[in-house]
Amino acid sequence: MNNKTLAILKPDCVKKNLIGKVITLIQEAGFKVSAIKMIKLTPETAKGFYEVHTGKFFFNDLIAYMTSGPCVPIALEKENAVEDFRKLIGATDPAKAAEGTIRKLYADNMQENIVHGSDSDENALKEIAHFFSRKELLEINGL
Ligand code: IDP
Ligand code: MG
Repeated sequence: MNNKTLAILKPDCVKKNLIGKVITLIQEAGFKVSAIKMIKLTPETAKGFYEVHTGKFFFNDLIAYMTSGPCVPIALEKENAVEDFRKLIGATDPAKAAEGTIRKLYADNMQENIVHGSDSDENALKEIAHFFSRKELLEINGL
């Protein structure tokens, strides 16, 4: 089992001034922040990150949304990180998300849903590598 996952505080989270509140919920749920940065995705990097959704009806809107402003990728650590983080954020559609989840609390709609969470251990490692280089992670954590 992996103990790592990737979160992204999406552009709507940053615009709504919710970075602090969302990170507080993440940390209170027992996740350790191992790396964090603020970046603005380019269409190319957004398309690469969401490659699996290429061709879907929402793909172009998703890329426009994800490149509409800065976002905050965060590498997180916790036992059972992937599954526990998906539980913490709730369903993709906030209308269907469980009470108390981050998307239920803060998301406006199925597209602008505040936060990304990796969906498997394999993808978690790929997604962390998408935003944080090995060298950078070594420098940050001194390991
Ligand atoms: P996830 O973020 O819960 O893993 P995915 O199905 O991987 O959901 O979709 C990636 C992102 O694409 C969603 O978080 C959301 O921003 C957007 N998205 C997914 N499905 C729809 C849809 O039906 N309409 C609009 N946007 C969508
Ligand atoms: Mg997904």
